[in-house]
Amino acid sequence: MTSLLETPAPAAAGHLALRRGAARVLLTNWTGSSTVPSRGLYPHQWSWDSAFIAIGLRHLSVRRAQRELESLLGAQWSDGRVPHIVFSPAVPLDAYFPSPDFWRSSTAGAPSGAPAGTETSGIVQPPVHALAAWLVHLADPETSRSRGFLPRVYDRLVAWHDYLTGPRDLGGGGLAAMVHPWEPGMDNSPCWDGPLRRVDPAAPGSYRRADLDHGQAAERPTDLDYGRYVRLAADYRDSGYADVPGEHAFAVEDPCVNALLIVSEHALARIAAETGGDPALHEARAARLTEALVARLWSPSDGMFLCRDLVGGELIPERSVAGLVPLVVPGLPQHVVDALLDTATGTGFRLGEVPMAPSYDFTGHAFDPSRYWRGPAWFNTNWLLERGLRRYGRARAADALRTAMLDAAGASSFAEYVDPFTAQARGTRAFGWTAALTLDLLAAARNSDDTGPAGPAAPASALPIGART
Ligand code: 9WN
Repeated sequence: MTSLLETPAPAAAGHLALRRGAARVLLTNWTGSSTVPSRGLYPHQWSWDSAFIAIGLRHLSVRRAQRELESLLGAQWSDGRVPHIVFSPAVPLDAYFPSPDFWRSSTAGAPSGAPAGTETSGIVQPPVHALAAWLVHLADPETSRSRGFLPRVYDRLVAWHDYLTGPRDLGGGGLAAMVHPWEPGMDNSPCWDGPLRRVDPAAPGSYRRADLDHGQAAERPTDLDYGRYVRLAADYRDSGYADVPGEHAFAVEDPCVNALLIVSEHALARIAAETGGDPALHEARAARLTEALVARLWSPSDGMFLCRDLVGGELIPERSVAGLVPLVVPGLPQHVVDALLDTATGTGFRLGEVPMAPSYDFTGHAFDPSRYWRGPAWFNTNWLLERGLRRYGRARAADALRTAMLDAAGASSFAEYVDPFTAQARGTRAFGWTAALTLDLLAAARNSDDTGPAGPAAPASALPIGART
């Protein structure tokens, strides 16, 4: 344990303390095979959390980072889906809701290929995993090669992307669709208010909200929304977790999910090249997805991407940070990049003026600085924006955002999210991806331009592990 806290090179005193604090969170949240987002509120393994966590964990222990991803992929269903939660049998059923006895993956999910020996949820989360696998590999290619890390994960990652671009192309336009507000990871976003209005909530007495044991009600979703989440999950379960176009009461195309799929597809090209596969297949799929993203979700009048409601068929007129995240995608048309940068720094998101970009437009009718995904600033989305700024040549803006994020992470005790005006802590503390992404931001060489056709993969020597600013 102690060796993971050691620091191999001198660093500024503040950064040293920050690194130690972040490392301590990841050590405390480590279960032996994966990392929980939070010991109290989220006591199991979450899909996109694990990917972000692996990206930070690689700076502490590449073996743990590999294990993190492999334990998640070990619970993959045979239809390719990577479940959004992998439940720990050691955790009592009432510690988190919906619990394994609600999802019943090993029985209700059997028609869709759920594993028999592991309980999981039946929905998914954004595909950050191939990007994470590639970054973990780059942290120590030698260990990665000697352990056969990339060959072991490649087929699973391909099957995951095949699932998203196959059965989950519910709109038929070449993008992955999400069938529950928990799937895009920004559960309580105002983007889902319209589509959710069509959903009858589950009866209030039919379940118990474990999240309110840990979180403050004013920072969590309302009971009405929660009832709708439960109804959608129960209906999906009762269908055997079948993905059938036109049959889902909630189905949306989300720009953040699809941008992450594109970046991960570029990462798969790198992984294929490393493992003797065909990178061209993945580059071609990334190009098709990029074209579909712009064709289906770009809104010129908003200067950003919007979500598409597949039930109503329209773009959803709500501006969330999900619509700026495509800045991480290489090869966007220049007019799209210019507009995204204008929108990010304009009155809606005020990047460069406030500490971190909010999760939802400051001027939007549903803006709330405390309620999650309706205004607070999150570390994962800002980490993505920081990469996007670097990708498109805005190094000074990226440096400023990085500094603000590091300050906020330390001052908030690695909070789940923060007030977007003051950076005051909100949500749970000692949160996994906040700590992990802090470690990543502290690392001097982060392979920030290592995915996408524009730049070559960083050579092994370009990543001094543990080096910091
Ligand atoms: C439902 C674990 C997860 C994150 C999501 C975040 C929150 C869960 C919840 O916590 O969602 O999956 O109970 O609210 O919205 O992004 O992955 O950290």
